[in-house]
Amino acid sequence: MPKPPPTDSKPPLLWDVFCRVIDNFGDIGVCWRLCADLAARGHTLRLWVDDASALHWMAPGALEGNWPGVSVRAWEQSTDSALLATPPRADVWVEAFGCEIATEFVANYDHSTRAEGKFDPKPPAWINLEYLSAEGFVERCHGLPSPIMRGPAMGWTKHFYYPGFTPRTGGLLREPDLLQRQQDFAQPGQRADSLASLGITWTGARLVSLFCYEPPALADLLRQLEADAEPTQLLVADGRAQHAVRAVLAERDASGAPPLQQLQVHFLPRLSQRDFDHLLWSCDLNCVRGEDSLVRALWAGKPLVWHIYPQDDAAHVAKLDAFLDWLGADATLRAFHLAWNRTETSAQEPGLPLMDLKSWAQTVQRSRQSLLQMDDLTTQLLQFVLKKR
Ligand code: TRH
Repeated sequence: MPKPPPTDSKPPLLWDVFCRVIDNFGDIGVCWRLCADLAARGHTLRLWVDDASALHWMAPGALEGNWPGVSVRAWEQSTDSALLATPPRADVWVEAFGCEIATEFVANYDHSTRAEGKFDPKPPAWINLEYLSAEGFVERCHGLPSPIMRGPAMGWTKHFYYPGFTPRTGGLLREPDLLQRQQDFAQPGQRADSLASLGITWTGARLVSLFCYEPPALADLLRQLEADAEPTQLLVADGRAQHAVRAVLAERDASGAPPLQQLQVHFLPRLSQRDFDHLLWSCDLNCVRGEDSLVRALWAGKPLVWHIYPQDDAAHVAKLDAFLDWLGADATLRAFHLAWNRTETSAQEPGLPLMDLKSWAQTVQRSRQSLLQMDDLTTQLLQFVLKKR
């Protein structure tokens, strides 16, 4: 049995969440999801972000202020002392993925408390929200304090908060209504209707979603799907995945290969986070990337393949390994991941092994069950923050 959704008898808090978008959509995706989840639990959020453009499609209405409890603010406003004089001070600051809160913003907290005659203000709970990983250091570092030694917040303490897959970590984002939404989606006709709303007529074929960077093994995957006796409809996410697939198909055409028969390719528009969930729940295999879509694919409980975000120092290799260990990936799933995540193809390296979706489904479902025994990230973060204040 999954843990019941939390009942929040705690006082609602005011949160400042800070996000700088490096590239892609993971940073803003996670920050938005956290804000929306906290707001749905009665809290008030200010999301300070340097590039909010992805919210247009990820969370329609967010930028227009139509999302109760969350207001999206431009990052520059967090450095503007005149503007900062007005808003009330928050109870919690969340600094996502090592982005640093502007000194002006920090200094303003101190000034405004002095102006109010409070010379010993209770500082906000200051959380440094880290990237998701299954590596061993996560359990060791989760919750560690980081005293601030200089600047306007000298003497205060930030705390590292590590999301993770095991009980000694900060958990994963999982909205309280997620399981109910999934159950509702499992009703007859929902899958076909949801696909139809994207302009896709589902033929009853196997459905595969594709959200990836540019894996060199992509041509191999398309070949494998085309060669299979079972027909496939491949649903390709907008952006880099689509460019990569178009390039492979163009090369195939140029080589004079016959038209695809078993494989039908559909190019998707950008979906809201909610519709992206529906896509993952609809498919028989989800190829995801980054971290947030990986978590959503775990909740979807379908076979999944992860294209990890590649790092220059190859730090992603150990990270992928740790994830596969935690997942309990069998030999085919592991070999598939290694081939899918290779950064170059070479004649010496083995190509993609054949997929074994039945066995991969069992693996993902087992892991999903173990995750459902843990409190979700937002519930844990709330408990953590209340202890630190
Ligand atoms: O976009 P990403 O590759 O983000 C990455 C990673 O987070 C990586 O760790 C980080 O360092 C790098 O960015 C800078 O993958 P991710 O994390 O899955 O984020 C995608 C978000 O976009 C996720 O919230 C789901 C959402 N999404 C939609 O809402 N609709 C869509 O149509 C698609 C394709 C994605």
